[in-house]
Amino acid sequence: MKSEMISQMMEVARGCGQIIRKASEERIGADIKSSFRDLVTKYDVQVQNYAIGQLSERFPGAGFIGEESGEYEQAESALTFVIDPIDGTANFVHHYQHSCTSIGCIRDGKPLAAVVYDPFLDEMFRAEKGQGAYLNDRRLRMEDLPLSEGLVLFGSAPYNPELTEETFRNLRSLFGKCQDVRQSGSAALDLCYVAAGRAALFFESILSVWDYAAGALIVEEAGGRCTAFGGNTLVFDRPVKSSVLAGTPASVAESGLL
Ligand code: LIP
Repeated sequence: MKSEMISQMMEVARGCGQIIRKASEERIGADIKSSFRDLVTKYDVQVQNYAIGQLSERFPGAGFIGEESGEYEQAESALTFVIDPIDGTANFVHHYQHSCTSIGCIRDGKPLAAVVYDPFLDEMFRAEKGQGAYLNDRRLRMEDLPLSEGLVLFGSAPYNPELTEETFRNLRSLFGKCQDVRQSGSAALDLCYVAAGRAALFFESILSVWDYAAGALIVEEAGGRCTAFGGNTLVFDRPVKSSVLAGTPASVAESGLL
């Protein structure tokens, strides 16, 4: 049984996905943010404005943290929505159809509800605290696979070249323990793929809160673990950056990143 809150969030995420799908049929120009790899398009801003407009109407007084405009005026509200309008922007720019909208809902500093929508595969991942995780209408229950029985997903921290050495050192070590490695370019979808049992582990040396706020809850509600490297607790209610490690309990334990 879906709550009214998650139903509303799913409707907004699906609307974001329609903008992404339509835009993906056109040539997509991009501007540069922090580096030549850190791209933003007019659609990132358009989707984020749509999401905030819709969520403000449906949840009056809510606060927002969004990738394309830092921290909004944090209304005196119990709810904060953490939004990555297009996670996998580089994929989107290059018509490499693997991007999503990620919306996490935070209350008292902790994830309450989450939706991640991939408009290309029409896959809606969702979770509510204590209510389980779902892919479309299928309940996700993670088998506690060891690394030797699964894939490892990773992000290359492309905006932070100072972390390249660490990333590929960790990758080399994990490659020796798992069936194979994959890089998708969307951390939010990587976290959902772990929750869906498509991979045993995901890691990235640095991500922004909007990349992981929704996926972290989806992993945990599917029976997995999601922390920062070293097992440190993730922060959800401020525009911070953190390493992220997520996977089956067994894979996280043997990852060498705790
Ligand atoms: C991206 C992440 C990806 C990571 C990139 C970037 P964006 O998010 O999903 O995993 O490697 O550094 O953070 O910028 O496309 O929303």
